[in-house]
Amino acid sequence: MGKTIIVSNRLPLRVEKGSKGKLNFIPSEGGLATGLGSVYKGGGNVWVGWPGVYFNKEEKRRLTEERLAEENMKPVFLSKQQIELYYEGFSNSTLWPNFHYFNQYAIYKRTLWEAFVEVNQKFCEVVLEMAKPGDKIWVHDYQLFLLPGMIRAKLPDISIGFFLHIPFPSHEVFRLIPWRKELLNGVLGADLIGFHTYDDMRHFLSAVSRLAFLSNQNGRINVGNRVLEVDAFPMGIDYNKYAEKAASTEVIKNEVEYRTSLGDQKFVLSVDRLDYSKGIPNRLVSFELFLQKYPEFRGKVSLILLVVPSRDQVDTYRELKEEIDLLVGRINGQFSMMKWTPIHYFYRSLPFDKLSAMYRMADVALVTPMRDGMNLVCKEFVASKLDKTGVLILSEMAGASKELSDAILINPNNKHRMADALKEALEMSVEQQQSHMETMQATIKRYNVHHWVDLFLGRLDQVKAAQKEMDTKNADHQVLAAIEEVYNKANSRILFLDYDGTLVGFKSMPELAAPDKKLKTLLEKLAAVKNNRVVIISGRDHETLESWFGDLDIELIAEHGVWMKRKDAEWKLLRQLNLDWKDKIRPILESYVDKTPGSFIEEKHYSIVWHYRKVETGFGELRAREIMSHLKFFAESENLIVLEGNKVLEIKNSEVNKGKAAELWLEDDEYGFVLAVGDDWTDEDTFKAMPRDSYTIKVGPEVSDARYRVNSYKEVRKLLEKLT
Ligand code: ADQ
Repeated sequence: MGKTIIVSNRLPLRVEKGSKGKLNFIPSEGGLATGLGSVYKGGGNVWVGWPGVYFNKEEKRRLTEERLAEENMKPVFLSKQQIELYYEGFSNSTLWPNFHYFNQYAIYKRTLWEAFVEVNQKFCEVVLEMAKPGDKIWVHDYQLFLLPGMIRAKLPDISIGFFLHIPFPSHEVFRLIPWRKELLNGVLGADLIGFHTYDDMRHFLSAVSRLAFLSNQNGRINVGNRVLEVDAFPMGIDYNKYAEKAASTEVIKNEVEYRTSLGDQKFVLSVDRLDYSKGIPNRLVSFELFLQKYPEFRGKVSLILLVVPSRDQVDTYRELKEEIDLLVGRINGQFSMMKWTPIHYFYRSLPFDKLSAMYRMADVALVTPMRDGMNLVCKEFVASKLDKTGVLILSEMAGASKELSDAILINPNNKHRMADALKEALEMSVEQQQSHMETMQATIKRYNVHHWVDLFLGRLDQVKAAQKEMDTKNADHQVLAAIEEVYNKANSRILFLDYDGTLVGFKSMPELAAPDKKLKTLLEKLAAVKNNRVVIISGRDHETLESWFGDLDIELIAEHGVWMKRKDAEWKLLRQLNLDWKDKIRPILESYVDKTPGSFIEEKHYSIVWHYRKVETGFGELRAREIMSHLKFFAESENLIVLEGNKVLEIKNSEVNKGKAAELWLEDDEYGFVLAVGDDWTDEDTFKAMPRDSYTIKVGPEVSDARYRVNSYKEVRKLLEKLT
């Protein structure tokens, strides 16, 4: 078992420079640090990241050798300029606003991008100092989007996971970034890519398909000959830590203290980092509206507004801070009374026992981000409510809303609704509060952060194991040598070769895929070898195959086995098939062509094909599914099957398939060497029909019954070249 390397922008600690050059360490209490504690603190594992302060040479040495090594941490030292351009710049002024749908704040600047590449490279170098084949690397968040690809380039077989903590936007928004392709290619270096929600995952997959032109099957993407997986892993909190803290005597003491000084009233709590994505101004305006609309609550309810200073070097953040200051001033100025202040505003970070007391005390948590990857504050609030009273008002735009449907869900742009939700929450009966809270607690308890870590790392192992299994099938030099040996010894041989995707690449129109000169020469030579039978076994119609290969001394099976042509013989029909069904299917498919620009019908003698290679990505797949379900019962009753190929649907008689046709050839002789090569699932029938010791080769990475696999038609040609 190798070690695990966690990589994130920041190390899970804060370093403070004391007097006389003393360096003090304050471990991070953050959710990620707690969740991954059990991982990086163990054995030879390690956490790589920026320590958060700038150091001189001597400090760097001491820090690395003396302190951090003990804590299983490895620093990546960054200069002030790097932090400005890579962190405050590209990460927080390009990616963050774009990914949170705040495009008006996004800056697209080449210098920032270059620094981003440079720092990701620097992280890569530090990781490579330690990483060995067999290790597991888990990269966190948008600041290190390029890192998986950079590591992969140096260590092709290593296991890499990537988790995005913020939302992934619709591809319409993501594509605004000038370096969108480089970003995607970077992250696609991972074996497992995790998001908080299914929607983020969906957006990512659509960006990958439209911008990197890679399709997926249930979140599985083939990059070269590597299969990676994409999935949703909603992150949780350390539930017990929050529940236990809320029960501690110091927290109860804090609460009593707050209540005594604030007097007998109800509390609405708001807790976030200073960030425009958190929707703090909207929240304040809604609270103001609430006091205007429902004056009966004045003097009885206060808002406690906790804002943690964050990124205040950046202009937009400074402006946001000013806006909040003004709003709080305006509302307090307007509504304050001698013994009551509407908003208690704290612009600072609170220690855990004070924050916990706030969660305990609050009657309502008002969590209303404009956009949030997950949002842990709402989960922390729920875990802290030991008597199960309290109400959560939660934005639909937070990832957490997908799990916490028992909260009062609001749209943060609807300020009137937020004001009304506050009234509803403050008037909710205790029984109702408890019933909702109980459901939410059960969810958060079960899907806690430890569960999240186990789930992600476990899945990464599975993905890697699946890749290994596929690797064993790769037709490497040894396999190819064995094929050659058996081939040379055999005195009678047969080779079944599919055409499209197997001997040539795919073209936008089926008629453009005519064989090139090289291929024809290759087939000719192959057929000329003594005791060889070369059979092209294709779904194409027999006229096309005849026009392409009629002049060669090879044999042809067309339309999946309806038509066949043996050596020195004429084309022969398998047998007369009933074709009445075609008149019923044609108008149905025509109606789909009418509503799907770019699609078209190809009619063969014994089948009808609907092509959608040129249809808008995603739309074609949607229509294909519609046609499948439309034809489901009809196909059954007419004894037809609907075959899904590469961007095509083919409807044909179910009694015909490539395997049955190939069997007729196998009956002719006892062959000492049998080879079958194909790329799509109509070729699976051929593979299944082959005798046990034949060589069956699948072109492409999908699951197959074939014994071996190669990556592309080019490799097939190379193999055939050898056999001539
Ligand atoms: P953040 O944007 O930081 O995280 P969030 O998930 O809510 O947002 O976490 C904030 C953390 O800061 C909480 O643990 C909270 O307790 C703490 N905090 C907030 N105010 C505080 C205060 N005044 N004093 C002390 N502590 C305070 C990013 C994404 C989120 C995603 C997380 C985790 O933006 O969407 O949920 O990562 O993946």
